[in-house]
This record gives sequence, C-alpha cells and structure tokens, in this order.
Amino acid sequence: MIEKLADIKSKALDELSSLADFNELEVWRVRYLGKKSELTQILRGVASLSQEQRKTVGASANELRSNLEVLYSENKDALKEQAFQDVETTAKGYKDISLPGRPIPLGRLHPITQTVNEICGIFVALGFQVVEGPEVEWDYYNFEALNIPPDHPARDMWDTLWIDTESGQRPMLLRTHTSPMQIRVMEQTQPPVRVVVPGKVYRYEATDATHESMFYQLEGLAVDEYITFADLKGTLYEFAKRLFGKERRVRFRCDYFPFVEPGVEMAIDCFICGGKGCRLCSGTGWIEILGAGMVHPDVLRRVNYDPEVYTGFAFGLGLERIHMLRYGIEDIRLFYSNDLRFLRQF
Ligand code: YSA
Repeated sequence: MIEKLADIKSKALDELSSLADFNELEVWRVRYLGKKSELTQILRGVASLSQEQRKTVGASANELRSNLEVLYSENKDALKEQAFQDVETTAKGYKDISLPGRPIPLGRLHPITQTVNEICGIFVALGFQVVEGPEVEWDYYNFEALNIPPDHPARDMWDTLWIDTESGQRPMLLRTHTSPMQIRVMEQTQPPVRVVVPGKVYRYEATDATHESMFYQLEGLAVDEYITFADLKGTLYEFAKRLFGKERRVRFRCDYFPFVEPGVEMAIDCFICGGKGCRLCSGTGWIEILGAGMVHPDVLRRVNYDPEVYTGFAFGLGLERIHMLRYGIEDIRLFYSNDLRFLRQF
C-alpha cells in the first residue's frame, strides 16, 4: 500500500509539472483528489486494515492528500496570475491599457486602534485633550512619583520588565501602565489639566485568555480648582453611557492604588443579563471596567501643584478587555496573533 502511495505521488508530480491551463489542472485534481481517485479509495479502505497498517498507511495517505491539495492551490494561483498577464498583453506584444486595473485590497484599522479612537472621541467631546508618552520609562515616573518607592509592596501589582542600564544610571523599564503620563503632563503644564493618554503597556506575565504581556491602556487626568469626587463620578458615568448604552448603571466600590485617595473601581451592570447574573459577569450582575480615584495630595506636591488649591481625579482602563466585553471575544490573544480572519470582522 505504501508503494502504491509512492507511485501515485510520483505520477501526480510528473503530470503537474506539464500542465498548461486551468482545464488540465481540473482534470488533474479529479484524477488525484476526486471522489473516485485511487488515493480516496485507499483512504476509504484504511478502516478495514489491521491496526498497525492503519497507522502507517493512514498517516502516509493523509499526508499525501494534504500535500497534493497544497500543490493544487499553489498551481491554481500561479495559473490565475499567468492568465492576468496573458490578458494584459495583446497578441501584438503590447499592454492593453484600457483594461480595468487590478483591485488593490484595502487595509483597515486594527480593532484596538478603532477602540482607542472611539474612546478618545468620547473624552474629546467631554473637553479632554489626547496626549501620548514614552513606552520606555524611568522607574521614577512609573513608580516613585506615583507614591510607590523601591520595595513598596504595591510594586507587586505591576509585574515589571526592566531595561538593562549602565551601573549608576537611573533604573529604566517598559511602562507597566499609562499612569506615569500623569506626572509628565503635570510637570509640563499648569492647571487646568484635562487629558487622556492611550498607549501600549507591558507586563512580565504569563499570557492566558484575559492576560497579555503587551496591551493597551487609556489613562485620564483632570486637575483644577474645586474638582470633587462628584466630577469623577459624573464624567465616568457619562463615558460608560456613551460607550455601552444609555440604559447602563454604574457602581463605584473602594479600591487601592497608591497614587489616589480615595481609590475606586468602577463597574457597569452586565449588558448581557441586565444585572441578573450570567457567565460574562461571573454571576455577579456587574462588570468591572476601570480603576480611578482622587489624585493623592503627595502626587500633586511632587509636581509643585498646591493641593490646598488644586484637586483632581484620574482613571485608567484596559482597552482589550473593553473591546472583548463589547464584542463577546473570549481570548485576548486573538488581537495579536495576526489572524486576518479575526481582524477582518471589525
Ligand atoms: C488606577 C487609578 C488611577 O487613578 C489611574 C489609573 C489606574 C489604573 C492603574 N494604573 C492600573 O494599571 N491598574 S490595573 O493594574 O488594574 O490595570 C488596569 C486595567 O488594565 C485592568 O482593569 C485591566 O482591564 C487591564 N489589564 C491589566 N493587566 C492586564 C490587562 N489587560 C490585559 N492583559 C493584562 N495582563
């Protein structure tokens, strides 16, 4: 049987090399891959072979079939290309420029870029500016200026990818969140400040369905005189309604981030079950979407803002998780696996 397969293979390859057009290729396909082909007959008969033969013959026949299928589609593409060129060149040997051009496939924005644009659009409409910052960051901005000194236990919340630096140089890292931009913006601007900062962040983590080692966050910061927790709630509630629908309810609960006081997490009521409890919301009726809080007075002092005069709120959200919630995507890794079948859906 194995010899028979080798014989089929050599004949198929021989014939393939001398095919001239689509018709001949189609005849070849029927002869070697069609329902009545010798190869298909062998595959059908595999079940009746002894267990040992089944293994070897089955594997070889399947391998041959998939090789021939690949060759078939490669040859089909090559003949198509040839046909195009033949049509373009007339019998006289010059190109017929009156023929329509070949369509150029249009690209599209990556789904996360679309989400960045949509969310930034919402905040721009609410009076925020969009700014961007470096992905390679100093420890100072990523941690220290945000009330997270070396050896502070809160550093464990952000598994960090460190950059090798010369001895004596300040420690450098790939930013683990977009929050360092709060400090950079405040260092360079006087209040009032209203900015959102979208961008890539990096964490030293094992990936799974909800964790990537590179993902996008969007940071928000508003500092001015008389900004209160009510402004934080009002702004984020409006954002949630514009992104997830007018009927959304929101819930704020205490959370801890060293650079805010008080700190909160914001959740929306589950838009699948309406708050009754389902798989998406793990039976709780609520879906957490962001961390936020009132900017800590020590953070304001560090950038020479007087906390007796100025107050502010800040927030940060993970953009892949937002996109996953809205479109029912179950695995975050799909965004960065370069599978066009997935990406073309958006
Ligand atoms: C909190 C308070 C503020 O005033 C301002 C900002 C913040 C957010 C804070 N900087 C932070 O990074 N919080 S976080 O570690 O909880 O991450 C925020 C969001 O990023 C998460 O809610 C989640 O949606 C997303 N995220 C975290 N790790 C992730 C991830 N997304 C994908 N892969 C990961 N590994």
